[in-house]
Amino acid sequence: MATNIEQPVGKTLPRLNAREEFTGLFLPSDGHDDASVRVVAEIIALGLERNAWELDNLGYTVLAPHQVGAGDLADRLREKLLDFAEGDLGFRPDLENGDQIKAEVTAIGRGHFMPAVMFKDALFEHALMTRSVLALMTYLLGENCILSSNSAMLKVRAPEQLELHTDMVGQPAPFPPYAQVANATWALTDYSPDNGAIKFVPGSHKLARHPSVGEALDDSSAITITAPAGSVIIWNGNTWHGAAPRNNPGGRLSLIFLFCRWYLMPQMMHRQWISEEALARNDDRFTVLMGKRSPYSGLDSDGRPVDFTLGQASQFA
Ligand SMILES: O=C(O)CCC(=O)C(=O)O
Repeated sequence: MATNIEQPVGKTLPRLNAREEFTGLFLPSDGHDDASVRVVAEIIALGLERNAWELDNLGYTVLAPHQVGAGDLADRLREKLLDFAEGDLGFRPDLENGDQIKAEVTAIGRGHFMPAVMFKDALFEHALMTRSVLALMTYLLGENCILSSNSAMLKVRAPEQLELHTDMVGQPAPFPPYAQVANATWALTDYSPDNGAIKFVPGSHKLARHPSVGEALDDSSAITITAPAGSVIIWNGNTWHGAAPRNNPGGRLSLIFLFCRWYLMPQMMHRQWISEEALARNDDRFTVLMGKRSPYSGLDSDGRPVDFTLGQASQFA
């Protein structure tokens, strides 16, 4: 039954009994839904329990090429990106020995950065839709997550290391205990400390904050990744990471997919840029990843009804 309460300004407003007047949508979530069952079942079906455990406990994991299960896709991605680099630079970079690439400064080290490569060739859609990678990304960001950006980086020899940071750009601490953004980077050349590999501070995602300036420069507790070409490195955006300087000649080539939860603004407006042909040749999950099925996509929506539970959803929804 509604009662009245005194307001400071002297007016009275009806006070609603939430449990009587609302359906329960805005009551605290118990964090259980069908999505959590589906997401965990997919991890088990693919034998990725150890990787999921690492994401929970370390904040990152590396899918070995046999776990990625994409055949020769990494080789084809590497050649395609070399084609693009050749178009940009006027020569084909030598990834083994070459030192001819100008070391431009980029946000993630020095080298040649290639944004939005997915719009230039359908091959990158295959990489995006790789089942094992999506299974872990879904574990981190839920079934309705979207692609935030797609790009490639050819990192070259340079003395600087990339200082530790999170990928929670613009988001103040404390971060939620679950991931808001996450990264899946395809290593298309071998990763090792001298090749300028990425490094992580294990467990740092649990701190739920950015590193301070001093912490960003102190990598004494960071682990540098060693992984063969064809691996995919996946991390929770809360995890502190940076990269070793590349000491070797040649280049470290990577394909970078950044994802975010559906309610965040992606770094690239895939939903406006993706072609009808790309949507038609891929399945429904691709449409969701492009941001065409969020309740906020408005005029950019593909017109299909959006099925979202507004409350009570788990972090896997
Ligand atoms: O690829 C790397 O070495 C670092 C990438 C990175 O820091 C990022 O994508 O946020």
